[in-house]
Order: sequence, then structure tokens, then C-alpha cells
Amino acid sequence: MPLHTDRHARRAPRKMAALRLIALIALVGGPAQAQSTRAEYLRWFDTDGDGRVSLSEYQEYMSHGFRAMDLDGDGVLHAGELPPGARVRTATTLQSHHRSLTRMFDRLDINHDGYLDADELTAMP
Ligand SMILES: [Ca+2]
Ligand SMILES: [Ca+2]
Repeated sequence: MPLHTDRHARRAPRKMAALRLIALIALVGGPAQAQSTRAEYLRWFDTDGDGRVSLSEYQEYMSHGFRAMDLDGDGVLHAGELPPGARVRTATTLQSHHRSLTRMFDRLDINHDGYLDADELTAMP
């Protein structure tokens, strides 16, 4: 899995840029991970309280930052809505953000059960 991911990343630098944007959006959207335990971190995502994070819960939580940055609310992050230093050549849509999150989710879901537990959620992608 990591080997595949590395090879994939080298071939697709734009995807890496998208992942960096996701990390940035996550920072904007939630409290710092370091200030919390992994279980607490999971609870921020786990809106239905079943102790695991579904794809929709993951996308919902990871999109808070997107919505906060999307000043005009049109579902597209334009260059002017991104903080300085976030070099994104093309506008990023909420739709493409969700697709990136789906890829991220699939990579994090080590046991492929369709949910993230605390270990999977906090593993480095
Ligand atoms: Ca859940
Ligand atoms: Ca899982």
C-alpha cells in the first residue's frame, strides 16, 4: 500500500498539491490535533457516535475549513480565497475536494472495512 502510494504520488504532483490543500483546510477547520487524544480527535468526526468514522462523516468534517474559506459560498475556492502561500493554480471545487477526501479516506482505511477507527484516522496518509 505505501509503495503504491509513493509511486502514485511521484506520477501525479497535482494530487500531492491537492493533499497539501486538504491538510491546510483541515488546519483551518478544526482545533489542532496535537492538543487532543486520538479518541477525542475521532469524536470530532463521529457525528452519529458509533465510534467510527464513515466516509460522509470524514467528508463533512474535512469540509468545514473549505466552507470557512469559501467566502462567497459558491462551492469553489478561488485564488483570492486561499491564504497566501497556498499555491493552487486552478480553482478548487467542493466536489473535487470531496473526491480528494475519498482517495484520502481509502488510503487511511487500512483494513478496508469502509470506516476509520482512531488508529486509522490519525495515521499519517
Ligand atoms: Ca460514525
Ligand atoms: Ca477501517
